Amino acid sequence: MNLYQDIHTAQVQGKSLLAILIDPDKFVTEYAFAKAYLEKIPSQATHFLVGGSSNASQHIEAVVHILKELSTLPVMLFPGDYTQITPEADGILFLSLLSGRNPEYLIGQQVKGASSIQKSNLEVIPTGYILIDGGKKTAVQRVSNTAPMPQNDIPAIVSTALAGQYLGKKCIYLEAGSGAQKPVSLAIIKAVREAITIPLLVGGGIRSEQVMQDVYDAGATMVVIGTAFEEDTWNAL
Ligand code: 1GP
Repeated sequence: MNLYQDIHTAQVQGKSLLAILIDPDKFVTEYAFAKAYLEKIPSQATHFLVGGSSNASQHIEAVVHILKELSTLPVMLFPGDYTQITPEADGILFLSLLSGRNPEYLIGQQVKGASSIQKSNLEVIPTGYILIDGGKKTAVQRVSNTAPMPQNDIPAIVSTALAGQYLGKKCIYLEAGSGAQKPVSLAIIKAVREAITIPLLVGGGIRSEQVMQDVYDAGATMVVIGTAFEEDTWNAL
């Protein structure tokens, strides 16, 4: 398995990837629950992301374990902090919160997690993480104590994404926040897509097939969806 290679190939070939975000705090590691959860996920899903902004979860390892047992999709960690790193997964989005100026989420957590990553077989995918205003205060904003970037400041968002690429990040993730009222705008996605050459991930507030397709058409290689499946509101609007 080469996770990054697959993401990059999807970008080059214009294929669309769909990552289902599992928040361990909202996932019960019982066979019946997990099986029912997996049954409602669209067949075009290609990856699982596992992680959350709250560090209260003690059972990430069990979540990854049951996903691996019930599905063949690759599992990537999407850690809210370094305690969420577990060697059971296939890879990790090694995030740096580039939209904020809190050193703890730019480099502090990464230093704390580095040695446990070294001891694992996790594939590390360096990812520039950009929090964009999704219309309500989200967990990322609260936990990281950083402000999201306003949606209308497209030049600043583009510059941040470009800086991430020049720093050597292998992906850029545009994040409106879990449960966002409004997803990242198509204009932002298009502008970032035109500026960078690395794969673009987009998530936060995407709740329907139509919006997902628009986000792909604007230039996302991978769309990340969590809340709509947690709350059974996919395509409900
Ligand atoms: C959050 O981008 C992800 O980190 C997914 O957001 O839960 O709103 O789908 P939703």
